[in-house]
Amino acid sequence: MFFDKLKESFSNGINNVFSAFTKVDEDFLEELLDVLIMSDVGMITSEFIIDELRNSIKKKRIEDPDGVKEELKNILTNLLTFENINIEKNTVIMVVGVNGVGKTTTIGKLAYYFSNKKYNVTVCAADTFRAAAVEQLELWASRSNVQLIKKDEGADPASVIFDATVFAKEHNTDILICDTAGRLHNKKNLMEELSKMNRVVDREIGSFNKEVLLVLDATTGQNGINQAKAFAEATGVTGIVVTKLDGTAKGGMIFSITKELNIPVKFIGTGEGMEDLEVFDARKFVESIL
Ligand SMILES: Nc1nc2c(ncn2[C@@H]2O[C@H](COP(=O)(O)OP(=O)(O)OP(=O)(O)O)[C@@H](O)[C@H]2O)c(=O)[nH]1
Ligand SMILES: [Mg+2]
Repeated sequence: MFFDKLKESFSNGINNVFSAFTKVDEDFLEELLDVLIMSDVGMITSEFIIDELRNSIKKKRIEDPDGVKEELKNILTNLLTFENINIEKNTVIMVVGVNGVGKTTTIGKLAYYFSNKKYNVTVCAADTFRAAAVEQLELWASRSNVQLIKKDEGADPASVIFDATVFAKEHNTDILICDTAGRLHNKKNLMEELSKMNRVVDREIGSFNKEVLLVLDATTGQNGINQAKAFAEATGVTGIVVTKLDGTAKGGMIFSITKELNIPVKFIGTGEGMEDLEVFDARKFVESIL
């Protein structure tokens, strides 16, 4: 199973509470709250979940722990459920995030995913910060046999994006995916550079839709919230990709990101390979960790 470790911490913690209590009372809810907080769900969101649970226990007169567990699953699933998270043809995707979270790898996986759907994919190497970044993307592009737009190392990343949008418009591209350099969300000049790239996309996008995917490393925990806020301010964020969900006990932050920022998780990364990307399915995710 992909989420073995996450499942272990989350579901063991919750099951322990369920087996230690025979009666659904305030102590029981307090214990559940503690488990959520310890699983990186965050204070605000954990309290929200427990409040919802308390209300529906009262409203539906649920008395047995099994019923409570089902209700908890429903609340968690609802929290993660958004309408229309699919990315359709005719979209420019900007991929943003802090250093090393898995942006370029995710683009490689996305290129493969959309190519399999017979979409005409172009990728844009707008991480011009170091030569190796372009080579890394080039390798991923060749694996899925998709077009790559690049410039020399050190080129203005906004100008690479410009070239890529021109190319996309002229060559029947269905999906243009732009890589960007990793940057700390609290570095003002780097975030401004990203805003500039975003403006170029807005200006040159033509009839394309725009999607900004923020990549978050599941192991980051609650700091992911701060990252999401800063990137949302710089470029707007329309979807989250949570990577490295294989092999971490953290990941509870998925709940707090969606709750606090109201941004859907659209994909999850479950490994380093080309196929290790899944369209996020809220119900399936909750069922697999509880
Ligand atoms: N286990 C696991 N590793 C991943 C996943 N996604 C990415 N990685 C690994 O994370 C490391 C960093 O990935 P990159 O794609 O280079 O990250 P990046 O965000 O592009 O990094 P910068 O461009 O330097 O900011 C690589 O070793 C990837 O193989 C995932 O879902 N699971
Ligand atoms: Mg990269």
